[in-house]
Amino acid sequence: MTPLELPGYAHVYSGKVRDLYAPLDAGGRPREDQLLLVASDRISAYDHVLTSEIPDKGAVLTQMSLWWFDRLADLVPHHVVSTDVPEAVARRAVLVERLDMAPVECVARAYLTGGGLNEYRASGTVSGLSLPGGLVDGSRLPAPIFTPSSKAPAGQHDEPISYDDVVALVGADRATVLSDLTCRILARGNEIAAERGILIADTKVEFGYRADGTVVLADEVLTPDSSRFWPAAGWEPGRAQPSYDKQYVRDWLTSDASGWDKGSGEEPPALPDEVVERTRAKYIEAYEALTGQTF
Ligand code: Q0Z
Repeated sequence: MTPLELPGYAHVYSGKVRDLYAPLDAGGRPREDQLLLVASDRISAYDHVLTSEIPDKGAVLTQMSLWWFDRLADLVPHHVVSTDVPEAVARRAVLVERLDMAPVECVARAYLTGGGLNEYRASGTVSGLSLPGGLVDGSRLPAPIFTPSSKAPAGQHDEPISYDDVVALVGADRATVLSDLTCRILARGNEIAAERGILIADTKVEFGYRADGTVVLADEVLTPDSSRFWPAAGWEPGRAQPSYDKQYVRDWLTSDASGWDKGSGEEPPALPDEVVERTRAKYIEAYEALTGQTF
């Protein structure tokens, strides 16, 4: 993956599906106070970045994040400075305040699945918190819970950490704020999304600090890439829930038609056009259902 050349910006870093640039000042030096966050059309599945892109995915997710930032602004300030970005990344990039990032992935869960479900089955707890008995895959939790993870180096997986680990990393006062904000963001997200046919099972958010210590919501928020979106209509606790956005991709990759074995270590094949188009339609459907606006 070769990152885009953007005149006036220096490439800083690329994640699986997003790229980070620093704007250059009048002297051609990278500014230290801002970053350009670019969402690509890349898509990942089963721990691989696929060779096929989903047209407009980056723009849909960026516009969805911006929409949520507005709806969360009474809870926490956000990092967006401007959406005036180079034409080459129009609608899929934002200029943001550069913050001192909290060294922790802030995860909250409203429904039980994935790693949280595994811990619950083993111990009746999630992130060390005791939960009621009788919960199954997809059960709604009484209220969102904070289940932080470590920020793993590139290419590695985030690992669950305890609340005490968060306290050791950021201090007790900041840990309380991160936990409360993360749970309130997910609760607000679900209040809004449920009316529009979408459940948000869990989400990962990132916070940073201004020089004066103010906590700021950063990165992307409540998108299908940072959260598990489920169609509310098909929600049925007791089985794995279909993914709102990636189900066509997963179903095709694990079908005989793909000829791919996810345990093989091989790179997955390119997606058929029909899978690309259906997946693109799901991202746009999620944006339009949530916001009530045409993409
Ligand atoms: C976000 C990331 C990537 C996009 C650093 N406001 C901020 N201040 C300082 N750092 C960040 C932010 Cl958002 C920051 N990331 C994650 C990686 C593309 C976002 F390649 N890393």
